[in-house]
Amino acid sequence: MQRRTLLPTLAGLSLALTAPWSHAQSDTVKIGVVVPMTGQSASTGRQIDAAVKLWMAQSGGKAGGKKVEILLRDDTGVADVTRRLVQELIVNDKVVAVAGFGLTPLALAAAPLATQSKTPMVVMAAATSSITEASPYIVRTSFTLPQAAVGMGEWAPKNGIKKVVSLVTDYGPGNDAEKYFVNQFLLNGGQVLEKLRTPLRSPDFAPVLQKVRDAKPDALFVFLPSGQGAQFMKQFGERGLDKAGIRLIATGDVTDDDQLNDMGDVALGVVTTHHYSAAHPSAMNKKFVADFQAMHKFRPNFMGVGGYDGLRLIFKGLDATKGQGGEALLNAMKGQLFESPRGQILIDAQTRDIVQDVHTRKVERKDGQLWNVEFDVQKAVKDPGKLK
Ligand code: VNL
Repeated sequence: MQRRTLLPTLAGLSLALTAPWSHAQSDTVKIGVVVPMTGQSASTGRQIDAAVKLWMAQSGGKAGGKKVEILLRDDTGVADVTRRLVQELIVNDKVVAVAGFGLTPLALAAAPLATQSKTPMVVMAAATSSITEASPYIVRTSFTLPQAAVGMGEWAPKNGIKKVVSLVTDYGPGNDAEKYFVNQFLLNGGQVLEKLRTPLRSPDFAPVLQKVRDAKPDALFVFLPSGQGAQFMKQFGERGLDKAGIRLIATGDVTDDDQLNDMGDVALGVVTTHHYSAAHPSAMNKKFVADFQAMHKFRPNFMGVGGYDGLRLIFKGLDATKGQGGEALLNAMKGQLFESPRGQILIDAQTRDIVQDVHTRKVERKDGQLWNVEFDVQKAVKDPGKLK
């Protein structure tokens, strides 16, 4: 508490002391990247950090004629820590932008600081629809759960799935996934037997999986945040739900490329809808995956791509403003359109949210590895959460 209230005062003081005689414009700009590098969501931080390092190497680390310095900070997945780190980055380090944000509560904790200080904030991971409305300084390069889940509400009833149970993590993105999947599924004549929830922290899937078995749906629809998929899949198999003929359908967060290869046969045939697969067959993605794996020895997932595109977006913005931050940088990022490893993406200038293709994919084994193989696409999907 005390530290938080002291910071702005100290920073104001140091600004007042240094400003008069620091004439020379700095030839370096700093970008703060705040992600969970430890704790339950560490894989998200590891992915984003790896992607940032790849982009820095490929771009030569220069934007708008200036050298870019990345300040990576580990918020451990705790909102109070995110808030403190973002404040320090803005006030003490004078970053031109803050980026990262591995979970919705962490992004929401930082949003007021972006607004107060007029610092652009690039959300590379968190995916609750409403996040972009928490500050006019937020732009997003990840995705939204309504964007990912609606397609499954279309696909499932047309592919022999009439009765489902849904299971989501009990917080923002889970609410969004459940609502948008269920509404679309009902609209297409499906029946929802039960809506189940698991907690964000240390979930135990055994009791809910037993409920699913008893309800005997055609399929179980699931959203879990990145990092929980492997454990869930293991228990799904151990409890014999696949053997009982219950199909698994999900957003691509569950068959996350970070863990997919270790999930084993139980994952085969799982159909998901999502905006990124490491198996996306474009030339750009093939190069991205090869370069990423060469540098880091693991496969990029959708968090890695959100980080890669997010940093690229900031670089393109800085190129346009010649290194200036604030409102100018924010405006330069709005409306950007470019090819990403996932396909074409647009930062909608009105909503500051991402518009992108959403693919329907099936887990298949190819050359001894598991992949989310894309077989259908909805083009240029805007966040349905904002089409009110
Ligand atoms: C969120 C959404 C986090 C989807 C995720 O993984 C995810 C979030 C950490 O908004 O908290 O896959």
